[in-house]
Amino acid sequence: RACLGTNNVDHCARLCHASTVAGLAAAFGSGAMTNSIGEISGADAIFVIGSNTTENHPVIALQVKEALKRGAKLIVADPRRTELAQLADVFVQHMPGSDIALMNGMMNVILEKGLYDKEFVLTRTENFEALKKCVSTYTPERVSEITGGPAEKIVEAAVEYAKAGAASIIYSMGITQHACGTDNVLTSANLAMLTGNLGKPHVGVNPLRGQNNVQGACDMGALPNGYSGYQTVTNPDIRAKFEKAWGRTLPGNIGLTVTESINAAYDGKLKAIYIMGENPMVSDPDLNHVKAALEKLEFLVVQDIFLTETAKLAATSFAEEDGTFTNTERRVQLLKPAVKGPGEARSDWKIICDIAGRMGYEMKYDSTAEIMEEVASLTPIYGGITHDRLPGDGLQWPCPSKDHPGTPYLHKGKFSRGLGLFSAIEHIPPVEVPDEEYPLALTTGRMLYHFHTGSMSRRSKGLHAHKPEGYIEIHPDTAEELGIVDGEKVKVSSRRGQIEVKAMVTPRPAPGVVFMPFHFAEAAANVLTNAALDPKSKIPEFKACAVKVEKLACKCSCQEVAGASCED
Ligand SMILES: Nc1nc2c(c(=O)[nH]1)N[C@H]1C(S)=C(S)[C@@H](COP(=O)(O)OP(=O)(O)OC[C@H]3O[C@@H](n4cnc5c(=O)[nH]c(N)nc54)[C@H](O)[C@@H]3O)O[C@H]1N2
Ligand SMILES: Nc1nc2c(c(=O)[nH]1)N[C@H]1C(S)=C(S)[C@@H](COP(=O)(O)OP(=O)(O)OC[C@H]3O[C@@H](n4cnc5c(=O)[nH]c(N)nc54)[C@H](O)[C@@H]3O)O[C@H]1N2
Ligand SMILES: [Mo]
Repeated sequence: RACLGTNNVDHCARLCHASTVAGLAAAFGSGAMTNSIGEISGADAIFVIGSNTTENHPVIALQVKEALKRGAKLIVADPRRTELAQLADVFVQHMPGSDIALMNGMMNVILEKGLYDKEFVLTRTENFEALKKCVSTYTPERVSEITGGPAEKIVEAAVEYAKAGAASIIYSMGITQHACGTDNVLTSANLAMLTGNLGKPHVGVNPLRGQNNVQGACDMGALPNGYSGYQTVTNPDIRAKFEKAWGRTLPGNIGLTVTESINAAYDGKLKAIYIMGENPMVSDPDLNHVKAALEKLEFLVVQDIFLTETAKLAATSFAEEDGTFTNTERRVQLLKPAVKGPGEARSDWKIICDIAGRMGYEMKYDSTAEIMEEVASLTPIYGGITHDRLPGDGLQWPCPSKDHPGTPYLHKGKFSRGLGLFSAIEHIPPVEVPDEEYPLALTTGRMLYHFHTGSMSRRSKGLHAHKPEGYIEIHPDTAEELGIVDGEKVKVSSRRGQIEVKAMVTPRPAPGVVFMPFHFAEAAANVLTNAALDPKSKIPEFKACAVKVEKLACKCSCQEVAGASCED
């Protein structure tokens, strides 16, 4: 159910992938994974940056392992020593939020050593001189100072990536969930273009999307600036096309993103929110602020399959799925309900149609196949997709016509925007960096055994029994400085709130860096995180803020820290 059910309209789009949509569209003209999952195993080098692939995309991680068996080189950049980091030929452990500097450093080395693809740069790209000038100051020594990664590792990473015949970049939330997320994405696009790793098999810039259907949600226009297929609301011709099809005048202004809506609710400018299939009371940054915002609403509807932390602030209804999901490699796949919904549970699409009807706009569809016909008629990249073509392997967009076989990899011979655009991007530190008061860098994410806010996975007895509670990963040196031992409960605080959670003393993070999974509502990482937004994509900075970790005060009246001398 967990993998079939989640609907997640704008949320994952906004909280994970808006930087990708904005960044890759600016560089290439199309904001999606450039190549296909099945091509990864054929790469000669794979650069994994900000993706804990074995825990979060285990099936795709098998492709990486397959490539390694064939002798491919693996380069990993992550603030934590993940499983792939342990398998890597080169592992760069850098500080959260220092990815631009790291990749600029790699490009500096590639240019210095003449390892770039001159032909590709000349014929397929523009703005190369600006890039060259920008990265010229990012010497390995300077980059080492900014990132904390050793200079020789940065050189090795650059050389291994550049000299491979076909090199693939895989990234995920470690790249996108920053106030500089879009710039991180643009920088990874620079790196791939500089080395000619686009427009052919086994290469590319490959953002691993989070939810089963987040690609589909973005494709269907569940973003505040576009209709389906990334057709913008501000373009009058496109608007006229949709107005004709839907028989209504449509607004030409860009709406609010999820994160902006919460702020607007807090300011009293937004009166009602309809939340479908997401649990922002655990998953949004700065939860104390989110709660205050939702409580100010006059009307809140939550459409979920469970009574979640968010739904407790409103009413619930239930749903069942049927239609299509579009996965991370742009593959549109047919979906049939795996189980019959309980009691009076109904499909999300039927609920939406009924609500539209009661609000005065009749939406009469007999089936999801009929909805797909409308999508195809209005959306060029889905133009040739109908349900009857989908059984089996589905189709990868762009698929513009009924006889088109779909597109396994993008940008062959020409980028969607014409020439690939290099951008000169300078290193931007996280909005909040460690200081005397909050000396540790907190980064957050996930683990294999739980899914997001746990509303589904924590209801599974087996998973819950195996991983019943949250934790904070702390390096042994940092733990020793703080007098903290493995398994002890500690207090973690930031400028926004505090929580109590178990310490896991482990060499996974670097000294000075701590990590928390965000799955556990009772020790919610998002009480601590910073709601600072990327100005370009509006993604919040989930991956970097400053915290302090302290021993808990003793529960009795002795005033000592817990475990110090008190016998109680
Ligand atoms: N088991 C499980 N699988 C899931 C999910 C789940 O909840 N549970 N969620 C799904 C969803 S929606 C998503 S979006 C994906 C997310 O998949 P991932 O992006 O792989 O997941 P995260 O754990 O958020 O972060 C990935 C890595 O980024 C690293 N990182 C942190 N800060 C930085 C940084 O500043 N720079 C770099 N380079 N790396 C950094 C972290 O140490 C971590 O190893 O997973 C999907 N798969
Ligand atoms: N600190 C920190 N916070 C993060 C992240 C991070 O890395 N660090 N990652 C962010 C990311 S990438 C994501 S994607 C978000 C995820 O955040 P959310 O999307 O809020 O988390 P989920 O727990 O997946 O919530 C999905 C909800 O949908 C319900 N549901 C399941 N199936 C259906 C259905 O068929 N219909 C309906 N109506 N409801 C259904 C589930 O019961 C669940 O309550 O979290 C973000 N928050
Ligand atoms: Mo996500």
